[in-house]
Amino acid sequence: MDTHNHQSVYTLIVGLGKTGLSVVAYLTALGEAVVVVDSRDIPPGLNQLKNDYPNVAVYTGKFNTDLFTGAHRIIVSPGVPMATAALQQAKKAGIEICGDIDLFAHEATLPVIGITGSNGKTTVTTLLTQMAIDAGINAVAGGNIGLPVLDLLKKTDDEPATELFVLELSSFQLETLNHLPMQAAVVLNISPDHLDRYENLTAYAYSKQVIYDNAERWVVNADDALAAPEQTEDKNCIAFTLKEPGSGQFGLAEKKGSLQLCYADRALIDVNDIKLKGKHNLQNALAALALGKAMGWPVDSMLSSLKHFTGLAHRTQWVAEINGVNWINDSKATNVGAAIASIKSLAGKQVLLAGGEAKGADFTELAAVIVSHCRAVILLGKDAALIESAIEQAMEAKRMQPVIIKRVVDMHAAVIAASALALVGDNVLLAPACASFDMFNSFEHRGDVFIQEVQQLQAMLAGDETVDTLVSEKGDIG
Ligand code: UMA
Ligand code: ADP
Repeated sequence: MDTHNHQSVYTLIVGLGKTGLSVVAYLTALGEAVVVVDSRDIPPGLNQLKNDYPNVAVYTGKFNTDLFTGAHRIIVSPGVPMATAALQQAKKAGIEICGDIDLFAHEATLPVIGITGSNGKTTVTTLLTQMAIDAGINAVAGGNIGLPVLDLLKKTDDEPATELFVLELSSFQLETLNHLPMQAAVVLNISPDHLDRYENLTAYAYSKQVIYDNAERWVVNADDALAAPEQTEDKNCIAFTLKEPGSGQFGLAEKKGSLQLCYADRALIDVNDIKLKGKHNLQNALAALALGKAMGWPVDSMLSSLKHFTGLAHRTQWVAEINGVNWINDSKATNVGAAIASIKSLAGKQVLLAGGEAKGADFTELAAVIVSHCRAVILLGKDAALIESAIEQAMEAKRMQPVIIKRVVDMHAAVIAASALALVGDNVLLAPACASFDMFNSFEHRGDVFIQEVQQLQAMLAGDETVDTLVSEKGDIG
């Protein structure tokens, strides 16, 4: 590989996904020399880079450390671990390393709200952005939600001027962040995730808590010791809780015979008037209200936004009812905490579809919930065996009625198997507790394939075909 063709002073962009491309666009527009590296032979953004930036040098395949130590600074994509040997060499050599959020921080002069946590980030980011818009503030959402932050800075003259950035930030993005002043910030909750990248849960939780470092107002989960910062005295804090709220807190309380979202002892809205379902979504609603309150937005306007918010695709998304069984897509339940919240949020028994890339997860807690809530579990993907053995151990320990476990090869077989096992009144729930990358391009792709299979099943059953016919025609159940 010839590494001597590019200019001697260059910024190295590590990773050629959405983030890498947004950094190339941003820095080349400023006239900076950039070099791009990606350890995959054919990374997702390669064609676009070659078409749009034919003069930018790009090196794919195994990282060449010389390119890292020869850079004047390095912008690293969130998916690339800081523990990567070439990055560590560069760090040792004293080269500045940061992420796209830092570049954004240098440029953005408008107010920023930061949202992190293990689960609920996208829901809260979307709901809060809607609350801002409904309150007359031109807010835009970006970050881990799927739109790189630097792309938020692009505006044509005929678009209305942005007034507020609402950023969903992952632990990976916060890890490389040096300084981003925020008007308000929240760590929604902490439950195990990405333990293939962090030494332990505390290290993971700490990587998220740095969001508070430069925030004027802290929105704090009073129920979650790992999410809440240790020192909150002298801080401008608003807390939320799923319990009865204290003074200055948002929470839940029985009032007038029904459960209400409250601010201190004031009832705000009946939970039955909210379209988002499940306790986890009440937590998200309370967190959004607390953030809006921290920003000084009118409460009535926020409650109206909340009332009209129907939730997002791939998150406990109802797909169909077939012969008395509800089919639900929660493909975004990519970790144990999310899958547990999802299973618990549904009434009745579940037939659970789970499995994929485990990211170092421990499935003991999930298995205990499965044993008490699920009729059957259909497992697919790379780490199916880990979930299966955790369920077997939980069944032995609890001596409960056995949960039926089936291993399948693909989503088609999973849907057929679930259809054969679900009884009237059950839910078939896709909540994989794992990432999707072993079998699908993304969690959206996995959810879309599930929906297609369910719709196909529905059409075939309506056409009077039996599940047995489907199985023999289209593949095994495994
Ligand atoms: N790469 C390497 N070497 C590595 C690892 C990755 O070269 O060791 C390359 C890959 O080959 C690929 C590129 O890096 O070409 C991808 O970079 P990336 O993984 O950072 O992905 P992006 O497309 O830039 O998307 C990232 C976030 N992805 C991750 O954090 C994994 C997106 O969050 C985010 O929406 C986007 O930036 C815009 O900010 C996704 C995500 O899965 C949704 N986030 C995790 C989560 O929510 O749990 C944290
Ligand atoms: P994130 O962006 O953090 O992944 P999402 O809002 O996309 O969060 O929700 C992803 C999944 O996480 C949901 O489908 C649901 O299963 C679960 N979930 C959402 N909010 C919460 C919460 N507050 N606590 C626990 N699980 C949650």
